[in-house]
Amino acid sequence: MARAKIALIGAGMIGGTLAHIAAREELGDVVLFDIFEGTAKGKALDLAEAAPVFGKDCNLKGTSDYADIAGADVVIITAGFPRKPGMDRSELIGKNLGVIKQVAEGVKEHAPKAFVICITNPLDAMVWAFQKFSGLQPRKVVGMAGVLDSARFRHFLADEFKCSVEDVHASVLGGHGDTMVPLVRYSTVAGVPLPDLIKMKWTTQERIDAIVDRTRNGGGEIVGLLGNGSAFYAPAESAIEMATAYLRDKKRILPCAVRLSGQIAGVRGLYVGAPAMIGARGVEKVMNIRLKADEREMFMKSVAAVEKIIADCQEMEPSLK
Ligand code: A3D
Repeated sequence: MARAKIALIGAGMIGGTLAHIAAREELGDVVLFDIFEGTAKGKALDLAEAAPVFGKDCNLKGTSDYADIAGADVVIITAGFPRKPGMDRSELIGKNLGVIKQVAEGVKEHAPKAFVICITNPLDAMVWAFQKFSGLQPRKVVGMAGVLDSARFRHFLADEFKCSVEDVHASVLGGHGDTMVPLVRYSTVAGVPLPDLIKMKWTTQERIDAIVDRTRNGGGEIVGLLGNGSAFYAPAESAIEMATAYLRDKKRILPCAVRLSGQIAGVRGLYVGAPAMIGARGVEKVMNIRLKADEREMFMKSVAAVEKIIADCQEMEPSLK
């Protein structure tokens, strides 16, 4: 059987890391696309020269010609600009909406059957705009944010309980931003929900509240530390987990930005983070979890934040109305 083809649009920090992981995992052949052809070609060649050392077979190509992504099975989009310290993700719309429009045209023409994972920020609005611009089926277009946000939550919880990250499961809903909703009662250590761990005196409500807050601001914490750019290792690992679920038809249930059609709090037509089953058909199911009143209130606040960014996009680009 032919190898899968993975097109990475954007060969910056996340794009380069994605290429590295995809090659090491032998997920498929990799095409790195960037407006800066030299960056794409240089990273592809550097990785191709590393492959004999790590002993994996994978063709790597750098390009700035969309024709080279023809027939890609998976497309992962990181093209655009990251945040600078002190910046909110929504401030990136001006630069990144035009980039997403170009990418959508390229993908629609050359890889319309691909499973597309968008990472470019502001995430929920950019993946929504990509789907609108490209007209690809919504079940084949998702955004990566929830896997990353819940990985941050898991890391902080494992650190709190001094236990293995493998035993911590965490759930995050809503838009990718400071209004995201880490779901405490659905987050567990070895199957035991956090509220029970508080009762067992393994931790306190105050400490969990602080962890939730740190999770919400996890992206900004890294932006502040790096001083120039945003997180890239954890975002790349997270997108690879989603791509693997699709390519290997794993039916993983992962928190992804998906286009809702009423499954959660009756929200329709918007891309927002929700637990979704990813398999060979793309998004195969969205879990229709019932929210308690306070969770619903937080979720709707997050939805309103996404709607506001979408309204700004529509103002800038009337074809999105
Ligand atoms: P960076 O290292 O700057 O890479 C972006 C790449 O996109 C650069 O190489 C650019 O040359 C390229 N590019 C710019 N315009 C175009 C275009 N029109 N066509 C093709 N390529 C283009 O950024 P990064 O890799 O660190 O981050 C990429 C994006 O991911 C940013 O928007 C970040 O804000 C976002 N991001 C999202 C998350 C989420 O969890 C959703 C996390 C971290 C970063």
